[in-house]
Amino acid sequence: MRFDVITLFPELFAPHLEVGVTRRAYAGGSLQLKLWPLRDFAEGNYRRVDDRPFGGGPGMVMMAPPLERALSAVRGARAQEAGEGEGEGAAPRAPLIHFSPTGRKLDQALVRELAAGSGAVLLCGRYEGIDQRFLDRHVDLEVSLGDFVLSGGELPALALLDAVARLQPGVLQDAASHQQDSFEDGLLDCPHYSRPEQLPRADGGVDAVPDVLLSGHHGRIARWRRERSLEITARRRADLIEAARAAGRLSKEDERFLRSLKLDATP
Ligand code: 9WO
Repeated sequence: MRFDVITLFPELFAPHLEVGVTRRAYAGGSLQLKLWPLRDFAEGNYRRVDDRPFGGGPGMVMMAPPLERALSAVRGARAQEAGEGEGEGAAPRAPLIHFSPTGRKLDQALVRELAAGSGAVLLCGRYEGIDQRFLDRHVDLEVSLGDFVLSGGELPALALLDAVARLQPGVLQDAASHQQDSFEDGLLDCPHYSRPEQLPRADGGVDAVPDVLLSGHHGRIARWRRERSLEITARRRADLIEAARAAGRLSKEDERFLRSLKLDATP
């Protein structure tokens, strides 16, 4: 799967390509990332990509013409690559994704949708934003990380790439690892513990690992983890319990456990 990123700051993507599990997705070839530095598509001695907003006001706006040229180059390169892959007819055009707080909130369902597709073109805005005419013409999907403002779309693009990269086959240490994750089953994650078994505290006491995790009883451990997931989700994200229930993802045993919890009205 291939992602193309149109950005003024391609160097921000280097760590994602060079470090940790995401590097494996690219090294293994399941994921391809092509960066398109917007400055390369600017014209004139000053290589301008931004200009003052019509109507006045502070800041600068990303101009449409360099973006049009960059997107044409991306579309051309993607078409060429698809043609080299022979047969199979016309693949659906990769969606152009723009990152904005006004977009659809990124969640694991959207990540899975994108991981199952043939990639996307990611458009990273800077300054006060992008000329609306370019957005109206080309953007297929706006994606938001939440209700806050950043200085550019690069970090949201990296978040999306990171989430998609770790779903590529062979990227995680073992395949079961993301099956257990928070959100893969629509619940928050259970707590995790490692050595030492006894962690000394400043007050002279110790914090111990829950006994059940040392018991070697896999059935009881799985049940304990399930209950911790259900409990933290019920306390922090009652909406996710409701969604899991509606999707038929809660067993009778889960429901019995949830009824046993003393849930506070205010968290
Ligand atoms: C900024 C903004 C603020 C309030 C309401 C809507 C908004 N849209 C944008 C916007 O598209 N800004 C562009 C991208 C240009 C300036 C930097 N950009 C940006 C994206 N800032 N913050 C984001 C963002 C994207 C996804 N999730 C959270 C924040």
